[in-house]
Amino acid sequence: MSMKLPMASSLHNLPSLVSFLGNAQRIVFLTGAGMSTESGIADFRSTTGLYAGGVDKSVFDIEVFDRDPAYFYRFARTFLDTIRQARPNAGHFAVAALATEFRKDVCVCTQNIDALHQEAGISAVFPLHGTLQTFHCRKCREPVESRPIWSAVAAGEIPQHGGCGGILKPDIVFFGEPLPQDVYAAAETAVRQADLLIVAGTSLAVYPAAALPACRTDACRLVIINRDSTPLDFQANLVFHESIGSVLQGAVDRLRKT
Ligand code: CNA
Repeated sequence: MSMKLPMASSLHNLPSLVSFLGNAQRIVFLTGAGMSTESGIADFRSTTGLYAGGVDKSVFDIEVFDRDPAYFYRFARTFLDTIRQARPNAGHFAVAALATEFRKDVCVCTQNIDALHQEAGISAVFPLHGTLQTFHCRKCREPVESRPIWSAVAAGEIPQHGGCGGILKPDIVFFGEPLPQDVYAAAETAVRQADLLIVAGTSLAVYPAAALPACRTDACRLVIINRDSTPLDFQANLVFHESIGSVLQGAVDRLRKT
């Protein structure tokens, strides 16, 4: 007979995280899809992610979109609706509490397109991969507000511009498109000025977002909260291979008691 060893937990590191949070003034978060899985939105690369579920990477490829927008909109019909209905989770609220309750200078550089950080109450958000709030026409380039477009997408239509009839695309960054340069530059500046950088819920596989931690100074502490290991784990002061919600809420609860 054999006994299974219990999984090693990194939660014993919580007191160190609480101390880092208490001492830091400028805290920058770099977040990815794992930040929102606890809100019911699948990520890309984990075992329960979209890729493992059979979604092909090319669904977010700009050349494929321009050739065959129906391919994206068939997928988007449920994915965009899931995002639209999702609400912030304990992790998003813990990040917001650091700014609103503990008066830390917090900013969030996020690869997510779900706007859940903003909904949780953080205003300093750099959406590195764009937004679902607006669409633009691929033909005449005119920006279009997204609200009226949702129902067309949900009904299985390919949204078109009322004026020129061009195909409308959400202003999220597809593979093959550049990041919004002003947003990325502001994120780089924020990371350079941080005294604590917390990387949460990203496999750090997508560039240039994955290069942001390299902008931190030697004085900046690095904390990684991600279920799977990341290429930067070996550089971090603290690593949690745990749920973001439990780590961040646990840390903020303890901070309240100090
Ligand atoms: P990814 O490559 O799918 O990595 C996500 C990581 O998060 C994985 O390594 C998981 O182990 C980890 N993870 C998942 N859930 C949790 C959890 N609850 N607690 C701790 N760790 C967890 O996603 P990246 O963000 O690194 O890749 C960048 C892509 C994903 C960006 O272009 C995003 O636009 C895109 N994306 C965004 C959303 C969203 O807006 N919510 C959803 C799906 C994909």
